[in-house]
Amino acid sequence: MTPTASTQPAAGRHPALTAADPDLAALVDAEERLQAETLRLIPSENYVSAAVLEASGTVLQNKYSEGYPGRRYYEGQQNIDRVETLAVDRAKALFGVEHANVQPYSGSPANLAVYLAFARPGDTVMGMALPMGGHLTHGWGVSATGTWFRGVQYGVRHEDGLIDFDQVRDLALKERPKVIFCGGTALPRTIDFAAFGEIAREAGAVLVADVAHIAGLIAGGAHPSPVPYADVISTTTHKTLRGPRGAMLMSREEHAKALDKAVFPGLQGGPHNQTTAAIAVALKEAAQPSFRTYAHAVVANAKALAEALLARGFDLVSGGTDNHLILMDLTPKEVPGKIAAKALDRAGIVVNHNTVPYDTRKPFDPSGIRIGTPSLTSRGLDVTHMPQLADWIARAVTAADKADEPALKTIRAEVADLMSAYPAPGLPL
Ligand code: DSN
Repeated sequence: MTPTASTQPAAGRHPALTAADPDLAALVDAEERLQAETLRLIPSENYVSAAVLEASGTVLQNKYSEGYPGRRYYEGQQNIDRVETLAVDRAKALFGVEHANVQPYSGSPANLAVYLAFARPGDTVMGMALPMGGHLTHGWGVSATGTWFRGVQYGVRHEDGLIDFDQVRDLALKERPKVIFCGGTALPRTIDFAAFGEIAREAGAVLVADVAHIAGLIAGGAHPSPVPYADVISTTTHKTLRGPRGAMLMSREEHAKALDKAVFPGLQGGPHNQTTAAIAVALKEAAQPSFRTYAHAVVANAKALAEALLARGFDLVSGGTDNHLILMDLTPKEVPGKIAAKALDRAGIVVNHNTVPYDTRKPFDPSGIRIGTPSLTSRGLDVTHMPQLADWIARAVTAADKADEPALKTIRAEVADLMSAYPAPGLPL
């Protein structure tokens, strides 16, 4: 097959890969082009910097280093120990915590390590239900955390889409969970860590703040920090924090040993040192004044986009957003979330279909779509662009309803035109 313009490997960018495996190189090249040309609105995604990208592709990945700095099961750790210590020290300084573990492979293993540290199989654990905006690992039935533990779940109120803290408190005092998770994957509003902290204390539970979605906003001062209230903070490193795909657990010193033991040897083997290095770089970037500007711009863009969508007649869960994320309920438009998401994808606007609270449709074919502003803000789009984005979304949802492919194609060209003026970090196309 002759490669087309969009599959032609860029030999200059990946010379070794192109020589060794042109098929794979062509796919990487195509993905670079896709990420450059489209409007990426999945709220858990971002663009890492060229420095983070470089760090994650280094020879550090050749090294085994089970254990922790100064206490390894393999020799030759002169550099690896320093890499991990840098990452740990930067995490502690950025978030103002006493302890940080940067080894979890990703968010789900990080959360599993928390259960391993503080609960035993069969214990009761509590978190927000997945269809309400929680996460699989917060005790949802199909996850190991809802199978090996007895998961009890809270939600949001039907009428306003907000957490009912009286309900959370009643449930916690009735069920006495060992662990309470707060945070989630589809929560457009500020998380009241103080309220959760009070409930957890009253119930005698360990409070875990899963801040994966908002870690960058917290680091940049655009969302309150859970540090004074949570026993453990769990986060991925690749969402608003703009690092590589990985995770961290943070806590006060009193929980350090239990968490470290749970991550290794409890759950994982050797840490992915190339990822640890890239986390260190991302944490350094997140400590710069420009990152504070970025975090606040993410929120300003999301609020402006929410306003523009409301003005075009869309129904947003909780009526808007305080953070980087907007959950759109398309029920009134009579367009299923999946049909809308696929049409938007064809229009060059990448989102994911998502359940909305009290959804009457199935999780794989739900009523909503979830959108967010971390990626577009990384490319430099600002509040003045948000009415245009809302227009494209409205036109694409209408086109989805009518199966109007030419309209989607027109939007795709308009999107690509705008994005060509805003180069993506890490993608010198
Ligand atoms: N899969 C992530 C998200 O998209 O929110 C959560 O783990």
